[in-house]
This record gives sequence, structure tokens and C-alpha cells, in this order.
Amino acid sequence: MSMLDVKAIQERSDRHPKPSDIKFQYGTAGFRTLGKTLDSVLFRVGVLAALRSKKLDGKTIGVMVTASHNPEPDNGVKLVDPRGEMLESSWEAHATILANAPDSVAFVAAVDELVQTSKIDLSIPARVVFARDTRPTGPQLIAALKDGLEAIKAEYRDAGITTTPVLHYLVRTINTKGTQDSYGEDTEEGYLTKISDAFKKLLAGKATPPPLLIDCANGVGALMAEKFKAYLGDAFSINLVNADIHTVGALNNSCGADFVKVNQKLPPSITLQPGQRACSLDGDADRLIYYYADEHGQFHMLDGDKITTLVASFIVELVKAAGLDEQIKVGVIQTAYANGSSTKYLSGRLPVKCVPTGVKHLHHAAEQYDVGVYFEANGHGTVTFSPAAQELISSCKSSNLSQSATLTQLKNVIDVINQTVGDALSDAFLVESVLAHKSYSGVEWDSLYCDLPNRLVKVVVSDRNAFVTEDAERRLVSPLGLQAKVDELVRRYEGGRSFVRPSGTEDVVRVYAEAVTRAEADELAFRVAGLVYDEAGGDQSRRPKEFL
Ligand code: NG1
Ligand code: ZN
Repeated sequence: MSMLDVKAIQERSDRHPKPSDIKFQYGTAGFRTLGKTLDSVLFRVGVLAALRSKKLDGKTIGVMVTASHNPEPDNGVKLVDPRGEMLESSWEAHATILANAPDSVAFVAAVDELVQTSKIDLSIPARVVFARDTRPTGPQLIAALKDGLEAIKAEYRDAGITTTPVLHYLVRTINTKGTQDSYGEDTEEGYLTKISDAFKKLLAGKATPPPLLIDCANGVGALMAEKFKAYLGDAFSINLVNADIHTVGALNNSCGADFVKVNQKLPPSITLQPGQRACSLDGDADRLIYYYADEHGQFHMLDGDKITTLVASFIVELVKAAGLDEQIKVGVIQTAYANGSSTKYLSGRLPVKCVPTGVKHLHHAAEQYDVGVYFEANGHGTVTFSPAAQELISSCKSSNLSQSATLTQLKNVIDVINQTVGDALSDAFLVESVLAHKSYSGVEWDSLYCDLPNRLVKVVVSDRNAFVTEDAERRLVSPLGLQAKVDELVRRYEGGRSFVRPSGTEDVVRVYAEAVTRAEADELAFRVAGLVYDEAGGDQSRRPKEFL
């Protein structure tokens, strides 16, 4: 094994001192906090990404600089493994250790320790591709990242300002280039072409859908959506709103997927005509929330659960029509945040599994099926096809014209989807394809099942790690006795359901509740939030007024 250039790393690391008062944590979305505090983290992530690449025989690792739906001053960074998936969990702990080394000497020691314990061969080259979203802190953070990559002499490719799903796509295509698993051309044009071609083929012969209004959250999705316009031509029109990536403070501000999902209302910048549908992306374009106005102009939201239902039902139908339903099993993965009505609707039709929050859990569980459909209620999701299922679909000999057409549709569905990670634009094109095939408007799509009213509340506590869950986060094991109190409250509400879990991305505990009426869902959520606040020893003088 060749040696680490300790001196070079330590010297460069000195230019990126760790703030002494911050403890960083690699959570479900990587490191995420105020952008201006992340300089040392980015430097160290550069070194870490290179080590991960060496560990995986020089495969290309992705680094995305974004804080997604969070406020503009936040930023973050996450690593992407060679197949375009989230960093393997065991390395999350390594990331946290490297990020928290108090100074450059301790950092180099931590790196050395990682090299030894993970048996990393330093003579193997390291390759990294990185990108960032539109946040103002992005350029400085990328400079720190490059410094880390250069310190350890990694080869890198700068993918510029692009969406999270494009970066994941690039990682997968770079690593499969020239192999029989090739996922496409390893460029942004390759991405735009692959997805738009499949979408246009899915729309062929159908009535052209009405133009789609896309709320871009004033983020990087606006750039990508704008590029798609040229590729889609006359086949499909998109109109962009909240596409201002230059005004400071505009990102995710009163717009975007998270705003719509959390507030369950339209961004104030949007007015819908009766019957019109639209969708919102989040700040890095990996989440998608749809909505429409009914004939009275009333707003209705179509969230990740509604997308799951639409997409999974359509794929099941296609698989059946292709005569492959014996060989290809379609499954759905949800988290505890899935609306109870969606779980009920889907469970009667196909296998449904509940896993802990976080894309890595969903994605992993999805890969256990031939076709795995997952969307978090907040609109982050995708569909995975096993290699065997893809092979079967592409090699299956059709016995008649209609079967042949169905097989072609399935192939196009596979290509329109970004299987590496949730991709708001690709997901929107998939949704539009299904709506066009079924001749559904928002109303028909919405009528598959009726959402139970629900409420999500944040509780600020001194130590969220005191909250430990089991059963895919649906029950608390600690603090002792709290779950029994929650159960006791839930019993008082018809159709009530509530659970408490610590957030993996923010320093809060989340409370979710649903019930048959809006008022009851709110009341249950605020009662449980009150319980949590008191249990955690919250200061009574600062107890939020709404907590009951
Ligand atoms: P946390 O903060 O762990 O609840 C949030 C979302 C997740 C997921 C991650 C990553 C909710 C309730 N939670 O996680 O679904 O998207 O962020 O971005 O929406
Ligand atoms: Zn996002």
C-alpha cells in the first residue's frame, strides 16, 4: 500500500478549520446545517469521497452539495455510491468521525485509522463527480471540496450547477459506461435525451395533455425544466413559475413541494383555473407534489402516496396485459408517514411494506421486488426494476400486436424513470404518461381513495436522541412509558393514528397524527406534541400555545 501524503492533507486541512462549537452528524440526508458553517466538512468530505472510491476499486463516487427543501441559508452535502444510490450506512459513521475531528492533526489521524480499519489500498486511483444546487454558499463550499480532493490527489469531474437526480444519474452512467448494464450517456444531454425520448413515446397516439404548470421552488429544477422544453418540443408543454434562481432569499420561500405538502395549500404565487393541475418541485428537484383545482376552484393535493397509487396500479396493469404477472411481482414500499387510506387501498391490491424514514431504507426494500414502487408522502420517490425483470421485458417475444405494444410501453416506462433516486421532473413525466393513458384528470386520479386528514408537528426538545423507536418507527421504546400515553390518546379518536420519531435531518422530534376529521387530526397531533414536550422536560414558559 502506498502512503498517505499526510503533510499535504494536514496543511490544506489547516485552511479549513472546524468550528469548535459544532457537532456535525451525517444523517439521512448527509450533513445539513447552516451553509456558512460547512467549510471544514466539505474539505473533509472531499478526502472521504476519495477514500470511498479507492475502497471500491476506483469506481466513481458522487458528491452533491444541496440542502434540498430547507431554507436558502442552509446547505449540505451527501455522498452517492457507484450505482447512483445513497452512501452505504456503515460509512455514515466514518463521515461523522472525520467531520468532527477537532483539528487537522486529529483529522489526519482519523483518516489513517479509516484507511487501516477498512483496509483501503491507497495506490488505487480515486474518482469523484460533484455538483451543487443554486444556493449562494455553493461556490465556496465547492472550493473547499476541491481542496480536499486535490489534497488526496483524486481525479474529479465538476458537473456544475445541476439537480440531485442528475448527479445520481451521472454517477450510475459513468460507472456503467461501456458495460452491458450501461444506464445511458454520462452527460446532462444523455439524461435529457433518455427521459424525454421515452416520455414522447409514451405520449404518442394519445391526446396531447394540457400544458403543465411547474413550481420550481426558485431552485435548480428551473434550469433543468427549461432545458427539457427544447427536448420535448410540441409533444408536451411546460410553464414554469417560481423559476427565479437569482433573487436572494427566494429559494423554497413560500413555494416548492415542501411548502405545499406541509401547509396543504397552494403557494401564494400560483392561481389555478378550475380543472387545472400543476406540480411543485423542491430546491434540488428530487421531490414532487401534484395538485389541481376542482370545478369550484377548490385546491386538492396529490402527494407522494397518490403518486404511488397511480404509478403502481398502472405498472401492475401493464405487467398483466403483457402476460408477465406470474414472473414479475410489483411491490410498494411506504413509511409510517403514508396516509392510512393509501395503505388500506394498496394493501388490498398488492404487497405493501413499511420501512423507517429515509430513502436508503425505501430504495433497499424496493430492490427486493421485481418492480418496487416507493414514494414518501412528501413526494420523494421512484420505481426500481430488477435486472431480471428488465431482461424479461426486453427479451419477451410478443404473440400479438397488443402484447407487443404493452411491452414497448413497459420499456418506455423503465426509461422515463430515473431509477437511481427520486427525480421530480422524471416522476412528473411518468405521472403525465399514466394520466394520458388512462384519460384521467386530477379528479379521477384523486378519487382512487380519499386521504385521511392529517397533521405533522415539530417539537423542539433538548435531546432528540432520547427518543428511540421500533416497528418501522411506528412505536416508541424510549422514553419509557410515553408510547402507552400516546396509545391512550389515540384510542379516543375515531380512525386515529399517531406516532412520534426523532428527525434524522433536523434537531426536532416529529409528531404525526391522522383522524377522520381535520379538527380531530389537528387536536390529536397537538395533544401528542404536548405530551412529548412535557416528557422531554420542555420549559413551560416557552411551551407553544397550540400544544394541548
Ligand atoms: P426527517 O427529518 O428524518 O423526518 C425528512 C423527511 C423524510 C426524508 C428526509 C430526507 C418527513 C416527515 N421527513 O426526514 O421523509 O425526505 O427528510 O430529505 O417528510
Ligand atoms: Zn430534495
